[in-house]
Amino acid sequence: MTDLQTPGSTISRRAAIGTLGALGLGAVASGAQSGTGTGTGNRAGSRLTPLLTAEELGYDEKSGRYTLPKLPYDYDALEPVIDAQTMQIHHGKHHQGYVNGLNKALDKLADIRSGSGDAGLIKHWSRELSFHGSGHVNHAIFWQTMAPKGKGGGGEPKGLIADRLKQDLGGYDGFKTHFAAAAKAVEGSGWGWLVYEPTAGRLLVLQGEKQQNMMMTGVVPLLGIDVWEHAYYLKYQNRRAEYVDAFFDIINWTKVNELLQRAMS
Ligand code: MN3
Repeated sequence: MTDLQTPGSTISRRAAIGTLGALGLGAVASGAQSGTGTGTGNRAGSRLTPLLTAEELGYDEKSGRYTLPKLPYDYDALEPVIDAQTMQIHHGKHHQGYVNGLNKALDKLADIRSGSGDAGLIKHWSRELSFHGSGHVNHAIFWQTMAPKGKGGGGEPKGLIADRLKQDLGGYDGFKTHFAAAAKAVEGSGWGWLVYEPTAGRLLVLQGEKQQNMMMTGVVPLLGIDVWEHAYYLKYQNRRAEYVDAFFDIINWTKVNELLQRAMS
């Protein structure tokens, strides 16, 4: 691992990942966790620092398939902000569905390449890959960047992320105002995102629609809040704003800081 906090390293290796970065799939394409020294095969010398490690993304290098990553805490750990039943359904059913959809789309596109699939469905399976692939990566980030309130979750960010929030978004308060407004105003199902734009070396707040729309190509997602109704409706019903305001109590800033360091390395 290179020095993660080298000043001026805004034009990073990650910038070269280009469009794949928006999906986080560049990290996947580059292989498993960088710096482990366990790389095998002909990709070993070409690894970039991934956004998420293979374990965090449930990527099985042997089979080339994705699996549902385990949560880093129990289903009830985020209460009272997010209730256990919501977590269970969200992780076990919804996220599992994205994993299944991603693997299926990859299989179907491979069939088309080999001549056994229906090439007329290329648009359909490409859409499926984008939607489910993004859904999978988004949720993997989501689980990792939350923590139980008062036990790693909430409070003000520290370190590099705090410096960058101050520099680019008016500090924690400025970020909070912008991020909450963006998340509350997402039209339909989507996400509020804090991302890193590697060429300018700057943090941005974006709104996402569905799993993949309205992202900016090449940015690295650092923190997202899922504002699909499945993420909050059991507890908050139509009161999305209440859920968004409560979310700040469970942000795992240590993890967000780690993702920013990876993005800048
Ligand atoms: Mn969701």
